Amino acid sequence: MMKEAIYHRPKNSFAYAYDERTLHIRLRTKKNDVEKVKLIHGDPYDWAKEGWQFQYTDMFLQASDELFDYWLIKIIPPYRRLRYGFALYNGDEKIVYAEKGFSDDPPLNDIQYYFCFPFLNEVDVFNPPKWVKDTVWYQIFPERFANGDYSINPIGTLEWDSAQPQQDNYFGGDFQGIINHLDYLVDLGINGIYFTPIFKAHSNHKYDTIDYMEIDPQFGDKETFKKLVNKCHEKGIRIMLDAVFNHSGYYFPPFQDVLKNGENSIYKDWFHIREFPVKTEPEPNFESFAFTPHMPKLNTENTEVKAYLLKVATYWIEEFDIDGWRLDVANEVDHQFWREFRQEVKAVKPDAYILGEIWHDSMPWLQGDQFDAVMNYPFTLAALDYLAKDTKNANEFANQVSTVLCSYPENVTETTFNLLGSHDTERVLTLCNGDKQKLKLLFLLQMSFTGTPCIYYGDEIAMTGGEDPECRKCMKWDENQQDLHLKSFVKKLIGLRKTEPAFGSKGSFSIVESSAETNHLVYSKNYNNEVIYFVINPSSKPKTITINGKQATNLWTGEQVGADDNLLQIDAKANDFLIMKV
Ligand code: ARE
Repeated sequence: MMKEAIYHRPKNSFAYAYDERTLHIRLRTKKNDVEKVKLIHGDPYDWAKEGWQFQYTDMFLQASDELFDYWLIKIIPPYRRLRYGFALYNGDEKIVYAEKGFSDDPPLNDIQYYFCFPFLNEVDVFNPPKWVKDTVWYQIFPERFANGDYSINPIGTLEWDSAQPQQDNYFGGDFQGIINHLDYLVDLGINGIYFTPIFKAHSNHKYDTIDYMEIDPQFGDKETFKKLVNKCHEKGIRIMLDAVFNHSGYYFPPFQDVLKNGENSIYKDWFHIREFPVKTEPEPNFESFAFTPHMPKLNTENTEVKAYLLKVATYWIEEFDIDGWRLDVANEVDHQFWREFRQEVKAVKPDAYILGEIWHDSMPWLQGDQFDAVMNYPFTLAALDYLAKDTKNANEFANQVSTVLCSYPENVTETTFNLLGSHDTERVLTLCNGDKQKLKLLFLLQMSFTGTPCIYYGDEIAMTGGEDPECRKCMKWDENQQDLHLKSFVKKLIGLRKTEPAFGSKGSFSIVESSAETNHLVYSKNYNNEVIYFVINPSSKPKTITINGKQATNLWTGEQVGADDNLLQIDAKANDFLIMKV
């Protein structure tokens, strides 16, 4: 066995409290290098007792990626604490591995040899809001969803959907337009809306905030927003807003004051000014988002800035009862700010959802003291590579999602935010080169994957669009421009997610098989004693799959299949899928 590949550390995705009694412990080994792993474990204080014996409990192979196998055990220590190590077996070979390294046999009286999970304190359990697991989100870019009140159109507003979207044109989307179309969302099965920024700002995307405490007048006023939130809540729809706390807009009054008064400004420490006078040309001489001078980075370590932003965070919850915050450019704001942000937000709404926009490994923000989840772009990019762009085969996809899933604690992945696209990316149908069968397979994967799915407005009716700003076209409300067949397909998937617990976030995900040659993928979702097998066959050839079971129901067609020998043969057509409940 390859010792160099054997890894564990009693932290993060390798050792964590799943709930107030259960520990999950993972071990990583070289792929196909180890046949069996047992956890050697016991109570840290029993250890010294005369005649004390270790316990050995089998771990199971949870997943494999390109290089590694990931072993997992879910264990309930009698006294919420554990000393442990690993016994690894391959043929006649056996080695023991723990904190002090490798040995032939577990030392009986050297407690320091073993890893330690000191005590499972309930307050340390990662505990995202329970309702998120049952939420299907819909992302709305308010300027482009629906124009319901022409009286508040910004100057130069164009006729709806009459031109290509630009960085600086307007079509008059507003809150009243959204209110007018809530039943469209209810009919689709949506029960969560993520709004991109709605506060007073300079641009049409509103990520360059002028006033965090005011609604942008082109969307309406606070009264209309309150009406929107109340109607959504009446219809069982939760609301998540976009917090742009990494930076303000150029016209944010404190920044304007710094431009005017330089070093004498009382706000000079609200930003990261490198030298005075402040300049924006040829490049800003202050920190900003990317290199954009109109987005000066806020100094979130400054107590006044922190107080101001934390007031913003609680104000929109206390006054309008919003249900969550999506945190823009979350990875560039300091961790201490987010820890205090979480304290303040959870104090006013304990089950508020705190979602960070981070496109890369996010474990530092998911320790339970900052975010409840992140936008799962690693899933997005892997799914698009496999089923939209054909740049990754089924095996490579299976490896990628296994790496992602095993990089986090299970109670983190259960509420991760799974998207196929957003206002920052090309639309998924465009990435599929207009192939709607590819899009359907992607929607199936998204809706059945571990986590909470989010539909970017218009993807459900086959809207297309390239990179920002092209991906922000006006929503198509003319049914002749909507693919109603695709919409009913998505609606049916959402329905299954609501009626079949294993289909949604309660089901535990496992890769069953994947093939580079035939490019098919089989995964299962288990919940209690129910198993649903998903077969995705993007290839041009049909594929026969064998699954264990005496009988199964095709949840899509209602067909029943049976087998006396407990081996069900099921046929997946070319470019098609199966959803088989055993
Ligand atoms: C737009 C154009 C730019 C153009 C700029 C000129 O997209 O190409 O240069 O205008 O003004 C907002 C607007 C954008 C605007 C941007 C800058 O919505 O339309 O850009 O402001 O003015 C990274 C960050 C991530 C960020 C994306 C855009 O990590 O946080 O870049 N996303 C958020 C919001 C955006 C918003 C901003 C931030 C700024 O969701 O909508 O943009 O508030 C890789 C990297 C990621 C990178 C990603 C996308 O995957 O790993 O880190 O995200 O690519 O570039």
